[in-house]
Amino acid sequence: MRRLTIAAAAAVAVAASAAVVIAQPASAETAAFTVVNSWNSGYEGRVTVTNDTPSTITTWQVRLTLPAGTTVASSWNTTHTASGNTYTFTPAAWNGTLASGASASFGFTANGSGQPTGCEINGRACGSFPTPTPTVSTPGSSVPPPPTGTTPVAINGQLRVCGVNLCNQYNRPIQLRGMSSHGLQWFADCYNNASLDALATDWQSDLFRIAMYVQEQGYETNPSAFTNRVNSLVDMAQARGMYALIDFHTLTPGDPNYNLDRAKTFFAAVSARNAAKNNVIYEIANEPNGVSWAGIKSYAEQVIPVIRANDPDAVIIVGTRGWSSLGVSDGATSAEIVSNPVNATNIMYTFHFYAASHKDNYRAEVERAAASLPLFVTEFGTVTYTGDGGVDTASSTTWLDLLDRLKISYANWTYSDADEGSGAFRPGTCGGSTYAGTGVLTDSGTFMRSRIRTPDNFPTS
Ligand code: IDC
Repeated sequence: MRRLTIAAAAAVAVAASAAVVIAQPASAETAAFTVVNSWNSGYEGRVTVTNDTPSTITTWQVRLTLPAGTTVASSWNTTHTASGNTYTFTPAAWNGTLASGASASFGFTANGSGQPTGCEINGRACGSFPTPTPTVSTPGSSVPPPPTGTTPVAINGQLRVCGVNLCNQYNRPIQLRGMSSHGLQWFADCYNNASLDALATDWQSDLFRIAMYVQEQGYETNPSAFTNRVNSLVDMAQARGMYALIDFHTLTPGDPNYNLDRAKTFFAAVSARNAAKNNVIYEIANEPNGVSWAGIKSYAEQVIPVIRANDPDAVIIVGTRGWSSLGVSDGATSAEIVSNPVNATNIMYTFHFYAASHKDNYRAEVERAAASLPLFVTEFGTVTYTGDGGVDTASSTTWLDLLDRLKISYANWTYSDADEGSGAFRPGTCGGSTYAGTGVLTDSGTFMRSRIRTPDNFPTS
């Protein structure tokens, strides 16, 4: 990570025509530019604007010039316009007004590796803007070629977190919609070629979550067998162009640190085995409960480096307090995460809900949190939090409309024939060979299949 500082209006400004030296303000606005994350074809930049004047300002404007071959692909907490290689960033609705001493940040993703060569804030040259490291730009090489396949993975490629979104290989925000398995230890016969074919082609699912319980007759009873099973399901998802979410399904006990050594062993193995794939996402703790955010953060900061050592560019998702409710089910809020985030890049935070149990106050928190945290709904149900009961169609629809609007990815509990309201298939389906169509589905399965089948329209440039 490189940090460059721009002291706007710190230098002497010269009027071009008469070489008159204009008196400088004693103080001014400043902007600091940081590369937060970078990859082969681009980087994520962040600019922090600080009001160093003695009075409140009500708006600001930052202008960055990028070298030829580098372009801004997307931005957040700001609106941008382009004129040639120069990009003008203006505030979003909420971050234009800055009291004296206050700061606001915005971010962008760039295609290409060239860092800004010029900067202005509020119309004044950023006098001390540093000379950037020269970059060699090969025309056309910084942007991936158009996809050659039509599956979600063929189109979107390696994912990364950009700002609060999940972005595809073109650095454009996307939403993945898919299904979660039930416990692999209980529903082994539900995950086979026919059922995954149906998920990929009939359901048009982008994503398959592999729920590997750790306790409850899961991983701890036979680590190598469960690790092999997860790996083979990753391969089956890959063969069908779906993303695979590897879920370390901790539930009871709720403190993930109880399973820290198991997590390190498991994630070392699956990340080494799957490092070269571009369809794997890691979910390191399903639903922490009865544990503080500090405890979860400490766990995450020990497990993430194990994955990164093998698979540096994969997206990793961190569970949150109160059964991954962002703390709400524990009487807390996402503010504890915002003020004390996990010290890692390219990560997201988990939110779970059960539509018949969790309603407006949870939705309000998700909307609030989504402005500053990258969120992924790795599990939700259309029913109550017990996993059973009838589908709450109204609440489920409101939830999914919200997630669609915010481009938050999701996986539904469960792609199984469990005899409970959340199971998508009628009991007994997994004993047969037919998974496609609606004839085998429950109310929840019918509802979810129609939401997931809605075309994705992933951006490809
Ligand atoms: C439930 C299953 C149920 C099983 C129970 C205990 O649906 O068949 O008996 O777990 O293992 C979660 C958990 C998820 C739960 C689900 C529904 O992540 O494991 O599955 N749920 O209760 N969080 C909230 C709800």
